[in-house]
Amino acid sequence: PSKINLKDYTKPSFDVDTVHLDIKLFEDYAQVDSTLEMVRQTAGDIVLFGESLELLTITMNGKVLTTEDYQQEAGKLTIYNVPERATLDIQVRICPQTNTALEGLYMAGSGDDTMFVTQCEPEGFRKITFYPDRPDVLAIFTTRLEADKRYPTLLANGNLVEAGEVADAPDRHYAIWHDPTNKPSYLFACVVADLDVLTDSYTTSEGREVLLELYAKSADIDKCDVGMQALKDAMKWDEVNYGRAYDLDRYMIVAVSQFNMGAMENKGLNIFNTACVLSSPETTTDARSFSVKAIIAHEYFHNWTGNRITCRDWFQLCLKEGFTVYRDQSFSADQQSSAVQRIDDVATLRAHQFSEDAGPLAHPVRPESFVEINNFYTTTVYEKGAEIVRMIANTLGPDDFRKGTDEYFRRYDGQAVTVEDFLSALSITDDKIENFIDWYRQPGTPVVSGSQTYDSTAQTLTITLNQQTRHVKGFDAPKPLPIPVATALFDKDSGAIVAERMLLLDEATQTFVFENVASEPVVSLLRDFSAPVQLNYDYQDADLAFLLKHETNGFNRWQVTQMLVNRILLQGQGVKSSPDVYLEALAQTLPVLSADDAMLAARLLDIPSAQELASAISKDYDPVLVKEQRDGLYKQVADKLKDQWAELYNNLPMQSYEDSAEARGIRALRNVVLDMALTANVDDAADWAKQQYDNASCMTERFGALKTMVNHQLAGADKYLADFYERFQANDLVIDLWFSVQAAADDVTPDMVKSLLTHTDFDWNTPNRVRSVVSAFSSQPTVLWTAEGLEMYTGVIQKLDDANPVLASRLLQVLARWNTLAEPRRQMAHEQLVDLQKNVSSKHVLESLESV
Ligand code: HT7
Ligand code: ZN
Repeated sequence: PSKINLKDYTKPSFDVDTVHLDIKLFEDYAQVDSTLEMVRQTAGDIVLFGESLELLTITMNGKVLTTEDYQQEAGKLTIYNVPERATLDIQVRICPQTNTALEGLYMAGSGDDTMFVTQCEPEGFRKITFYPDRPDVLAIFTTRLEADKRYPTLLANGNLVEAGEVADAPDRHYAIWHDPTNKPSYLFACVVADLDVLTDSYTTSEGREVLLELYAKSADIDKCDVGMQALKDAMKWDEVNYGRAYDLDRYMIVAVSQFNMGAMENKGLNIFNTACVLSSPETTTDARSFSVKAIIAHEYFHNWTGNRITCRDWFQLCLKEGFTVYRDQSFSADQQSSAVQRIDDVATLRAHQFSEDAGPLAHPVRPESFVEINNFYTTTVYEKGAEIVRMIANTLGPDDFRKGTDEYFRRYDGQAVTVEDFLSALSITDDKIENFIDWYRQPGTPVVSGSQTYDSTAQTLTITLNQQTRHVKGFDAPKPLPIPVATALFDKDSGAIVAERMLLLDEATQTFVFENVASEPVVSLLRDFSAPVQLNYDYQDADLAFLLKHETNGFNRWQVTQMLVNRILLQGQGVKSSPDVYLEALAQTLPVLSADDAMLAARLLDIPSAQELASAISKDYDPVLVKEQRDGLYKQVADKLKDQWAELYNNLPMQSYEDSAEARGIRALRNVVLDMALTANVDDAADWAKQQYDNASCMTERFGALKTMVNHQLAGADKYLADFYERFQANDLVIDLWFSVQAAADDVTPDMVKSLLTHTDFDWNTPNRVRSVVSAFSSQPTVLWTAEGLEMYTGVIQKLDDANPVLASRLLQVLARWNTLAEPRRQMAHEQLVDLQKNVSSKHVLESLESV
């Protein structure tokens, strides 16, 4: 498949002023008629993109075009000899009923329970009609939808201008929507369905009264309150923190059960995976419910960062995604403990993005070439992209960052722009910000190493830092990047901070001198994870134990525990530590912390999973060894605190459900303590689990207990699994949990997974269900990286390759680290991937296999 390169970008020859779409849905096909008013910008032909379309007619300025006037090849339709202005009328036929790729217009559901929805980002609009489907072509859309009346809900972007019966067709009706904002085609959306709606309103800071609507199936409408509240919170937050108010009279969200990703920010008509919008205490865990709020906020924030200011081309995807993730992380940090938010964000970054950067699929935050843009919705673009914005925000400080973002919105509103434009607006108070461009260009995670010397006579502390980034094949040799290193010096006697500074490491090696330091301090570096780097510093274990006690915020304390765990399990910086210091420090910290901040206590106990630890291993990775060592340390922690678990558990009694940060913290810690107690073979712990399940007030308690019972293979776990299934049979999202707890179980085998894949409730056409088994299974590396595990996993990819290549390729990313495995697994994985390569044809999957 051919590559598209950033350096080849050229402006479109024609702009589109207005688009009229008329979409008529019938039993087994849809007809799409479009009228495009096009205006020449530069010399050249009109280039329209189109895939899986049956072209019926095309006319230009009233004249029917023939193959003399245009050429159609490989997803493109080129029209020659076009005057300055052209009105194109195009009629196509499409088949949403057989569209299993879930891109473009597709039918979701089955039997009597179906609906039609769209997913156009990044290049789905070209599966609806021929169009200059690229983000730098902005137009005003008017959409007419016509369908059978058994689909009463007809929605599209913007405002409803008309609705009524279709003449001569008593079973059919229509609606016309007009979107007054200029938008690229990837933000187009429509929904044709039978849904209930939860309605609310919000008055913006500019005095606009906005109608808020959340559409879901009638059985799910009682699970929409959390999402609605989150939407109102996000609207307010964006006004307060960025001065951004909503700009239309209506904001709609639709819940869809078949969706490739989490949600989509279509202008005024967000479409959400049900898993990312529905929430109720009985059916949704706290963690999921929290992420529902974050995703609602993320999509809402796109209205300014993505929709009003969009990307010039898909290479600039991080422009909207990195900034929007940074914004949703900041929003979430304001909704709960900011330390816990940062812990979760950094844990995700380390587990997924660092390993992506270390493997064969490493790419810059702004890639320079791709075969299939769908493959670049990655944790590097999203999460590392957000870290770059965070570094810039911290470097500028809140006031100058706000000046910079105000300038960005002022300068580029209504335009399709680049990362350079973004940096140039943010530089209005400090032109050094433009140096951050290299973070967007260079792949690989920098490793920052350092050491210190103390001169007691001069009373100076000198810290020497250096940075190194691996040279990723196919890219220029890495350059030093600007790395902000937040640093504090702690007095060893009092534990107080004696100096605090943001060090900017922007050369390969640099020294930083602190004056007037009365005695040798303990240095805390990279506080709040001030840059997305790996840190190696010449700490003694005792320094880390000291910091665990004295660091002033929860994130930094957690970071210290992570360093200790790394030194125990992974020989961080070549040092192999004994677990004693870590265990002692935890034993001292935990009792106090669990009473003060239960959520943080839960995070401190959370030893990274084997999968997460493995992400730091770049060669000779032995999954069995890593798991043994990780489980060994987990057991040591459990045993060390064995006498405390009963008291801790009893001090966290189950109460009636409450959605407060404190109550969520208690539930999280209780689940961790329960698992620890079972690991330490505490008498009665099995009974606690059963009672917790039976008396649960919410899904966090019930599922926490079930998961623990399954993972510890408790007698009776099967009975509880069966009970869970019976109770929640009618709720797809809960049945997803039921599948996932089995597929991710500690004792899972490929045969068990195969039997889940043939269960009557398994459905290959529902990505949530596929992920609930396949992604859950991939969290067990000791089973995944076996001949049988891989055969099963690659079989799944092969099966999905044609039907849903976006999903297939995303699932395949997990296998990207095959080349870091120790032999003989490496060879075995390689053979399976070579076999897979011979049996797939989508460019999505083939591109992901390029390094094999
Ligand atoms: N901007 C959205 C990306 C998205 C997407 C991409 C590819 C295939 C399907 C998709 N659904 C949504 C989501 C977001 O980042 O907000
Ligand atoms: Zn996004």
